[in-house]
Amino acid sequence: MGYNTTMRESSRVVVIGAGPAGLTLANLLRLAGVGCVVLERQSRSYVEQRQRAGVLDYASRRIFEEWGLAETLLAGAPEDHAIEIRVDGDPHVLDLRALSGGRTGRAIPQQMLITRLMTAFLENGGDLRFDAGDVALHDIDAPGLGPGSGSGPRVTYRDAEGAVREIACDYVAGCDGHHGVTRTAVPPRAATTYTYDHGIGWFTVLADAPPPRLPLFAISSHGFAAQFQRGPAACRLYLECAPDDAPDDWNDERIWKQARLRLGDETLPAGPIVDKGVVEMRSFVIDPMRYGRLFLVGDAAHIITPMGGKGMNLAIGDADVLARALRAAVRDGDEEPLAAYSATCLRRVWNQQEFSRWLTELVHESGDASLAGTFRRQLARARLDRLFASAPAGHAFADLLAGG
Ligand code: RFL
Repeated sequence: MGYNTTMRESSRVVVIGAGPAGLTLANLLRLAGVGCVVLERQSRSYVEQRQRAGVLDYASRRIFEEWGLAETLLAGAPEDHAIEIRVDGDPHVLDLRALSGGRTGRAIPQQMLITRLMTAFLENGGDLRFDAGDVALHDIDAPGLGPGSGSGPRVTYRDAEGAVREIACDYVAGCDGHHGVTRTAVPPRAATTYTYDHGIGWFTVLADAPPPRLPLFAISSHGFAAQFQRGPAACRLYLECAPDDAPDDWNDERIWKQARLRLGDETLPAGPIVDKGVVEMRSFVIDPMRYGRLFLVGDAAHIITPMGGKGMNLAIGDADVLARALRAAVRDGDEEPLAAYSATCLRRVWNQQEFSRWLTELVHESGDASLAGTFRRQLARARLDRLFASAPAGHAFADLLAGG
């Protein structure tokens, strides 16, 4: 096998990227009997260790249940049954199980879910190729008459040994995240993009420190803070900061001092910080999420701030819609669900963008008045009171957290 040799093969679907979107899609396609090859730029160990989200919402849990994957993927993952919103040190617990009528999610670190998805796919004979470089798409707007016809899309890449490979396919799933290559294959004239800068930053820390008993949002005049469990002995902290803050602006002493101040807990135990960074609080949506035979899935099509914990869940939701549509196209020759793919996903995407924005305003503006002024601070406090006192407001909140 020499370098620069082009090896040709074919598959129904080429999935680009092995994050939550790509690995969910690959597993569902396998269960649907639709052949696919997954190409991932990074190594297996890199993908398995990338730490990000931590909550699988109810809608995603239902997807895995419906496809018979929940037992394998979610074994031991605790129920996300309540949340604490602490206002100036005063705790308010929202019972999500009661407010949602039992439609709760599961707490599971993203990398654990990824590892399990990967194992499930590979153990069942899935074709997942790591270290795939220079992935490029060709003829994605070709009509596509089936693998081997020579008239459908093609995906080329360089494998771990440096050989160039080409896969002819019927459909390409762009699951390569916000900085991937697939979205750049969509000509600007063919789609509308929406971007929004939320005007704040979140300094985020992953620490080997005792996690809170419940997911915790803390509102105070010092700024917003949140703390979540990431496994039994680790936690993720988010601290509102200036959008142009750099990670080095926050040393360990400042991190724990601000966390204690904002959480209203002088005894908050510290621990070694394993990762820190500034999260850009930006939103992005492309419409439509399709161009020709290319379907964009998850972060490749939209990003949302971590407020509300919906990024990974939207990726899983898109993958479910696409897997069902591809099954209809391949098994029954019915391309209607594929035609509806983008509109079906975007309805949920905009619903969750609105929720995330609403929650962002609520928890930031009710705290530090320098952000939006004292009038808006009072409005945000009124919204908080409503959330704690009114059952319908609590139900609506729990319903949006449940997803779907
Ligand atoms: P991913 O996870 O970015 O995966 C994309 C995959 O594609 C690969 N790739 C390529 N492969 C081949 N060729 C190329 N040219 C490629 N370019 C990229 C990448 O290596 C990668 O393996 O996208 P996906 O699958 O759409 O999943 C999206 C989620 O990962 C993302 O939305 C969430 O992590 C967002 N997010 C959160 N979501 C939640 O639901 N709840 C949370 O609490 C939450 N917290 C977070 C987050 C994201 C964060 N960061 C770092 C952005 C916290 C953080 C700090």
